[in-house]
Amino acid sequence: MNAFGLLLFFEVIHIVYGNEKPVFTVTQPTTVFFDEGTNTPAGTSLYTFTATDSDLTLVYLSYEYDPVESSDMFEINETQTAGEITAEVKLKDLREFDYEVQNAYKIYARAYDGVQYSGLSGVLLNIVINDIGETPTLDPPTTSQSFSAEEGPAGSKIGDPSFVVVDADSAEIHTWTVTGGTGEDFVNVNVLNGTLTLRKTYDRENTALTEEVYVNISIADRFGLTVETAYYVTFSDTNDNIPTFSPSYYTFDIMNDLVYGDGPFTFYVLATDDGDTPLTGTATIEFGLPTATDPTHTTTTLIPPQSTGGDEMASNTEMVGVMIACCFIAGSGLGKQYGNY
Ligand SMILES: *[C@@H]1O[C@H](CO)[C@@H](O)[C@H](O)[C@H]1NC(C)=O
Ligand SMILES: *[C@@H]1O[C@H](CO)[C@@H](O)[C@H](O)[C@H]1NC(C)=O
Ligand SMILES: *[C@@H]1O[C@H](CO)[C@@H](O)[C@H](O)[C@H]1NC(C)=O
Ligand SMILES: [Ca+2]
Ligand SMILES: [Ca+2]
Repeated sequence: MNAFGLLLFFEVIHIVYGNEKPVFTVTQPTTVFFDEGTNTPAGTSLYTFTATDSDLTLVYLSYEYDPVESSDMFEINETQTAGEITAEVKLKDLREFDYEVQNAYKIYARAYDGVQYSGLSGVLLNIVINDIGETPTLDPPTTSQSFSAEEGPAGSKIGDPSFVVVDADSAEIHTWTVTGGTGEDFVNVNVLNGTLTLRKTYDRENTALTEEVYVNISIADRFGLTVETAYYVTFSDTNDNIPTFSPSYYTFDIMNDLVYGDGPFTFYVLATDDGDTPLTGTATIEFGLPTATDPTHTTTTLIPPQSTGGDEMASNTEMVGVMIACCFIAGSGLGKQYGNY
């Protein structure tokens, strides 16, 4: 090393060792928490830190961001005086924290006094975003949905919701509950997906049960935020009862003054029918005198379908008259018949 080189060497040593490094006055890193959304409006001051230099030279700051593109989220307002720089980190205008998009940011910083850096760039500031619940909505917006169902046994499926639950929060689980309504004892709503089933047997022959019921539904997210809707269910009657005769067994007295050809005699048996697709029932009608070969003289007469023309609930207390004409055409010991209905 020549004299010039030696001089340069000592000059470098002098600059480096005669100069104090700038330092941050805060413990690194510092963690701050902010709520997402409008709870932390654009322009909010997030943190202010200071770097000093005991040589009272000007201090400059440089920053890096993680994620890199988040530099666009922040604005840093520096105030510089001899030996000190103060930096205020703010959320930029028109920017908003969204937990679901980015839930943490890191700002790395270094201070520089024109000669030396404060050290390797370390995390100066951790900004952690709190998740704030956002209220679920229904798509399409649905204040009520109507279902048509047949009466049926417990467990029968009534239908599925026609809408989907939309929620800005990630990893949401929604809980469906019935909060009231005329159908709350009879209909069950699947707690996880809103599918509607019968909780109890719904039988329209029970006149206490109305044709239409409703249940109010609340759909809650894990923050307890809810959206409300209602299900209306109209239960139709099904033709599930065969006509019944009362009584189901008929006997007729035979009068001994009848002669061949008397008749026809008509009498009525009574059947209840069920709905607008009539079913067929049978009654047993016994007439004539027992003989050795035909000890009962029982005839089973099929009663033809009887239409009551409509809803079982409207007519099931009404009896349907069935007329059966009988005519005695042969034999001895004929007698008059009297219906006992
Ligand atoms: C920057 O900080 C100074 C000092 O606190 C303040 O007067 C000024 O309004 C700030 N500027 C912005 C854009 O925030
Ligand atoms: C069902 O919801 C409607 C609309 O919100 C309300 O008017 C009604 O009182 C609720 N019924 C019950 C039983 O909660
Ligand atoms: C809801 O869950 C029940 C029980 O797992 C299932 O039977 C039903 O099909 C589901 N509904 C929908 C709409 O996925
Ligand atoms: Ca959220
Ligand atoms: Ca939510």
